Amino acid sequence: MAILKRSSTMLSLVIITSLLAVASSKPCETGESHSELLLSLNKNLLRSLDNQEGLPNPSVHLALRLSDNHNHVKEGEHINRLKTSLHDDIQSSLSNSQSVVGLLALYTLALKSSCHDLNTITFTVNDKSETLLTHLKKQMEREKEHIAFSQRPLTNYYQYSLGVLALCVSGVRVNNHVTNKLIKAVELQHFTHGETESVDTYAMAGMALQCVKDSGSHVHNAAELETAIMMTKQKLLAARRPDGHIGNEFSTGLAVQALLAMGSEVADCAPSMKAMRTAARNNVYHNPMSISQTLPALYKQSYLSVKSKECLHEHDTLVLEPLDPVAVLPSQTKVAVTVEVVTSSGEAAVYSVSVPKSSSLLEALTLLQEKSAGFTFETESSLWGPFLSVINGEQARQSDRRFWHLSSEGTALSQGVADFKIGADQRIAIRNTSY
Ligand code: B12
Repeated sequence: MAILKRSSTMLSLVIITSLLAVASSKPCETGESHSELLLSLNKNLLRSLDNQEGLPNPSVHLALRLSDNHNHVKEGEHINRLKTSLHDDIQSSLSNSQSVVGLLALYTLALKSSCHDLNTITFTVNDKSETLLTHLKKQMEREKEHIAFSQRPLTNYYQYSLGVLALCVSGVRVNNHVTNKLIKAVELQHFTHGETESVDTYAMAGMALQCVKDSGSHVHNAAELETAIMMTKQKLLAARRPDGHIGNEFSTGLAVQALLAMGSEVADCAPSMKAMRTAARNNVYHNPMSISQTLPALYKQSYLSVKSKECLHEHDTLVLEPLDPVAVLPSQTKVAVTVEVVTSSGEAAVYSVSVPKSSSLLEALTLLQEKSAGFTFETESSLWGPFLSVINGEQARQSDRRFWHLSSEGTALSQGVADFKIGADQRIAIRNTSY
């Protein structure tokens, strides 16, 4: 009896030890599945397809395809919208010789994540029809030339990295000179976002460089490539805050994706996984774009997974229950907002408005404009929502490397005008800043 008991204890020990070994052999394994939370984020992302104004979002498609649960009908409808509306939009940008490398790359990743034959997708410029991948390669050449000429891409290094990644996961050999420019930029620490380091860009560059390394095509400069990947990894780990987020709440998803792609150990990203789950429970990720960059990481996937995606044996189980309509009435409590606008010449003007508590900054600016207080503004649409582009007729143009920087009490806002909510009396500064 005693022998039997001891052997069954031994057996349990062996089983527990083996289970622990399996868990710890997978990078970033967190032990528990947290499937309820992930399912609800997955549903919110799917629901965003119905609420989308403007262009269909390729980043949202990519994240849906990297998730564990699927709705094949809705995903199928969405890929068709990408192939029509987004395709037409990119076509017109290409016809106008605009740089759209980031959008082209996201479109490529979205198609590839649905196992679409990329060779069937073409664009016609100057009466010449060429494939999507040929156009992406050409756009990357232009970006590379621009870096050679002025030390910066035409767009930014985030989009440049997306371009390398999209070509690489599609099995296209990335030109060594193109990769070298990215390696150099990591070495020279050229990745900035306004006045701070861009964790998002390090993450995207890390995934791109890891893909190139795995493809085995970059043999001439293998040591430099390895060093750049190591540096990127160190940058991401060094940017980890005490609460586990890497950079901020909105860069952590991409950073964890990159660490996963670069084969990190459990200890490297378990605290960040936890931080993202806490943020998700606190409804920090309500912008579909932020869910789209975070959810793959929570599913322990990265954009690199697209390379080996086969689209077989998927669970067609993601069903949306109808939502009870919730009427959100404006709060009775009012808060006072002071908006300070500082133009490129340094001239400052201050405006005040009182708005219902929890209004967005966009709603506050709209009220201010309606009050005819001499304040006007314009926005441009983007995948993240409205980007503030013009104030009182003055444009802060990306082509001039300027933007309207948002801050409150000396701290840069981590969200844009539509997402930032005003919970208490507040002073917002909007400065025309160069970058
Ligand atoms: C590059 C970049 C910038 C550049 C863009 C210009 C350029 N050519 O380089 C500059 C420096 C201008 C910028 C500004 C801001 N940015 Co920014 N930006 C990025 C970055 C690194 C890449 C964007 C990109 O090229 N995407 C690829 C292309 C294909 O997508 P796209 O939608 O067409 O890209 C355009 C828009 O994204 C737009 N854009 C850039 N940032 C933001 C921010 C918001 C809120 C909106 C609506 C649009 C927008 O510019 C892009 C290029 O044209 C992302 C990182 C990320 N994870 O996405 C952060 C990111 C989008 N930015 C962010 C923020 C917070 C800002 C600012 C609000 C910062 C501030 N305090 O002022 C401002 C925007 C203010 C405004 N006027 O409305 C956050 C948004 C988080 C959120 N939940 O909303 C991100 C995710 C970075 C982060 N982790 O904090 N940004």
